[in-house]
Amino acid sequence: MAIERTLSIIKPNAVAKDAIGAILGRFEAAGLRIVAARMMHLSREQASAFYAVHQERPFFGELVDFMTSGPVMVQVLEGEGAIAKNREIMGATNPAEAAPGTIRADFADSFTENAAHGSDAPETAAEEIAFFFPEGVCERTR
Ligand code: RTP
Ligand code: MG
Repeated sequence: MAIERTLSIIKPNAVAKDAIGAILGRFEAAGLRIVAARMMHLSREQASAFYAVHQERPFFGELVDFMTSGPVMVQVLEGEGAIAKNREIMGATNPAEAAPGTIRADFADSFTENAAHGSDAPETAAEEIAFFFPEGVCERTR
């Protein structure tokens, strides 16, 4: 399995419940290393651009409202099979279907307020990493 990078966001509801440390700890414990990180409050323009793929969906307005409701923690995770591994640790999009012990099972409040985002494929990971970290990420040699 190749070393990959993926874009992860701890969403506003999880930041609000002070779960940043717990969630980052799960990534590190699973062998996903943090190579970039940034805490920020997304503008409506940024949230709409980030989720542009969903702009025709009925939940888009609610999603943008939520993603701009408070600060988020954005990070790049690096490791073997990082894209799939991150989504496995997050659990299903619908928290009612998320496996026990996953981030969404433990920290989601609803379908929309589901605690975390993770890139879904190598192409989207590269786009999303460039969206938040145009300056690049750190080389982890130790
Ligand atoms: P994400 O992009 O945030 O990692 O989530 P995902 O791939 O698991 O799910 P996606 O289909 O990309 O949906 C993006 C986010 O939109 C919200 N959503 N709400 N109420 C609804 O029916 C609904 N469907 C999606 C969730 O916050 C979801 O993570
Ligand atoms: Mg998605």
